[in-house]
Amino acid sequence: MILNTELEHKGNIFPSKIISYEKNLNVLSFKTANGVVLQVTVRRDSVLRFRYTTTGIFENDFSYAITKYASRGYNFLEVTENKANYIITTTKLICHVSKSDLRVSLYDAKDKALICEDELGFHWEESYEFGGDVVKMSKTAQPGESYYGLGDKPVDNNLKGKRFENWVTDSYAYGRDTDPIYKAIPFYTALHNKKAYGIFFDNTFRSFFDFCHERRNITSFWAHGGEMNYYFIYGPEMTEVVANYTDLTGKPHALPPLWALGYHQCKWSYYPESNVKEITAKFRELEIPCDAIYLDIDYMEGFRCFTWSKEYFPDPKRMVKELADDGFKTIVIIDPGIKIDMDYSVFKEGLDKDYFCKRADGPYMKGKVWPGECYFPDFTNPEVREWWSNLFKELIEDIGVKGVWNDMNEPAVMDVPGKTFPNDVRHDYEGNPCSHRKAHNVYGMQMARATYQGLKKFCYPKRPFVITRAAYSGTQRYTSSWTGDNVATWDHLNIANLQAQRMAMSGYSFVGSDIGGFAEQPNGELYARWIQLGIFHPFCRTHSSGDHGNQEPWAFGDTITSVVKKFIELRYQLLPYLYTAFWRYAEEGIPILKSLVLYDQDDPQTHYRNDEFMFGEKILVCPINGPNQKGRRMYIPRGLWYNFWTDDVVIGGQELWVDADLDSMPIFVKDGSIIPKYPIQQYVGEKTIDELLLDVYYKLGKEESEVYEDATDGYDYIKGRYSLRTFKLHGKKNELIIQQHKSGKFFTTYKTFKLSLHGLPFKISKVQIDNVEIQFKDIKLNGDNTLVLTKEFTELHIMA
Ligand code: MIG
Repeated sequence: MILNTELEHKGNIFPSKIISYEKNLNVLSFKTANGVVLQVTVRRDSVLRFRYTTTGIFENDFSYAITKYASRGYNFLEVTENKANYIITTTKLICHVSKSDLRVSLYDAKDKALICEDELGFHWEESYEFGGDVVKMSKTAQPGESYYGLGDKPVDNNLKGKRFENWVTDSYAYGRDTDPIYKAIPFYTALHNKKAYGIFFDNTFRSFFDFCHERRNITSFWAHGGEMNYYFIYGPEMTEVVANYTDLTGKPHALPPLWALGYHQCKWSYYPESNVKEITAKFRELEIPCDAIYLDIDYMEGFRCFTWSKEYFPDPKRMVKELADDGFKTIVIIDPGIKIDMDYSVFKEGLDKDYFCKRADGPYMKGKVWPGECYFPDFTNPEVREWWSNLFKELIEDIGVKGVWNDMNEPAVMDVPGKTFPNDVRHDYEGNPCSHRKAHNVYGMQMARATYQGLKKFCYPKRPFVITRAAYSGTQRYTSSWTGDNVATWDHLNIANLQAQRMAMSGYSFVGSDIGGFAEQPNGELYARWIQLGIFHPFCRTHSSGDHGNQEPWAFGDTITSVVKKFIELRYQLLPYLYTAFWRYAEEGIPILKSLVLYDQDDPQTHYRNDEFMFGEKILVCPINGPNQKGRRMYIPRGLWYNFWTDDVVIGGQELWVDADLDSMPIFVKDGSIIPKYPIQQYVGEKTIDELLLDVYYKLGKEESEVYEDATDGYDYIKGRYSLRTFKLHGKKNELIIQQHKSGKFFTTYKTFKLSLHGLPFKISKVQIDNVEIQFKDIKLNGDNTLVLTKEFTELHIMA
């Protein structure tokens, strides 16, 4: 594609030599003899934006991806020139722009190492049929370079050698290597010579990325329209690149309510009401924790959004209340297709207000989905989003539904080529009218955004919870997401693992898969192993198409039920740990899951690893991903790690066999960690937390851990009503010191910590709290393992 031209007319066109240069604060413009302008915007010392026009005129500068909250500002900026180049220097980067052909090279400002350079650089083909250009960029791959990211691609972590397309697509029963699928996140991170940088190609047209596939040493990206418009983000740490990309495209606007991090149960479909009640009752009877129950499309009247089937759910408000009394939040599905039906108020209103998408020549965009023939709101129009958000009033405020699940928002259309709208459909695009070619990839995002606005409004003062299937970069600001219609096979367990890791390194941490597989049915073993993986995904939900049998924790016999219960219980114990990781993500853009390469990029062993990942900052996880396994080999990253089940210490930097029968899985804790735990609850808030358990893993040396808590819902935390505890652990031969620093105005309900000491290498003979020696009975010292002490301590000394 980069080499061959797509269009028959003029072939590839290239910028010629620079004839003028202009600097306007942090915006630098370079104009060529043939009318191309490159605009370089210095957003931060490590973030440069490159934008090209082939006509000398830029489009209106609008992006759905970039958040207005993105950090801006740099410490240093200087532009100089030599014979061949203009040279832009910040504290982090040096950027050369070639005077003869506009090609760009980027260097590390500190050690002058080459990070990234244009090969052909920017070039284009004129698009005769649609106007504008097919815009293209090619870069030289650096020796040993690896590539990561790109959203939900169901492939191995390292993207090298592959080509991808970004075009949001409903992909029932997709498989390994299916491309494209539901999401378009045109952002990747590249790593070579221990340095990482990212490229975010903010172009919503159908776009492509080629990582040394077409030519061995070349990476390229291009789009079927719009501008060549990309952000270059320098690390050199991969986590910094991801955090900076997340800063640019947005962190979640609010923390999820804590219950949303609990376990969710779903199926297509639970109905009628008695069936829903049977399911929820069974959870409580078996004491398997669960916070949310889902209603799929059959709850509606003829699949009309915002209606309820009178037959199956005669009194939704009462039912939702009864479920809530039992700790279950009700979550309902909402699709974009609005049934053509003059007696249906949502349709009537949408029609009267002219809110539905139209074809180029005027007719409505008519498409068949579940309700039959439908029209579709143009969610790229802010007025339509406002209307849509208000449709949730009854569902949320009156009936008491706590979350909404947006499906089919690619948008999916049945029985048509391409499974979506035709290209000519018109969209408002925030007052920048365009065709579906440009709006397609953001349609689902804008629907999810409108839904989020509605929930935010009508849940207030509680926090909203929304899930979306389709997404473009930036959707993470509004909603969580799931990976769509996977299949109940072992390889899909691997794919779910890869997708969750990949989404996390694409700025989108709040994701999970349909546990057990959506299509077909898992056997008990596969289901149990998938639950083991799923409890380590930020969004944790079992879902299935339901037509191949049941997929509840108890559907596979007692042995499986007890394994599943054990792991869901573990999820609930780890809630404060997960919540802390979520807070870190929402605060700083640090991904909740980290592939090993993000964890330790300097160790080349991590560059091609797929299965192992970090859950939060301290816990290493690796799913068992095949049948009849009694364990597996896995790579343990460098450092010392405690086996979660046995407390055995292993030395990292090597591949090891780890035992893991069906009721276990490989989990390791980094030495020096302090892991907070809550008691097992059947749902969040069932119990008042009257003691925080801290699992302390001894380390010879220092390590920091933190625990974030707040009211678990509501917005008071934004006003400072949160509790952040930082623990500094310092282990010596004969002593373990823990310092605590507390910030925030929230008072946790518990008064004490129960410390559980792991791997302590000495017998305790003395304990001091804030310099005062403490009687063993006052801290309930039990052997050398556990002790109970006030949460108010500043410095704890445990001595031999
Ligand atoms: O065409 O609402 O991915 O989770 O259960 C299928 C029915 C439509 C696809 C979703 C799936 C959901 C199903 N939906």
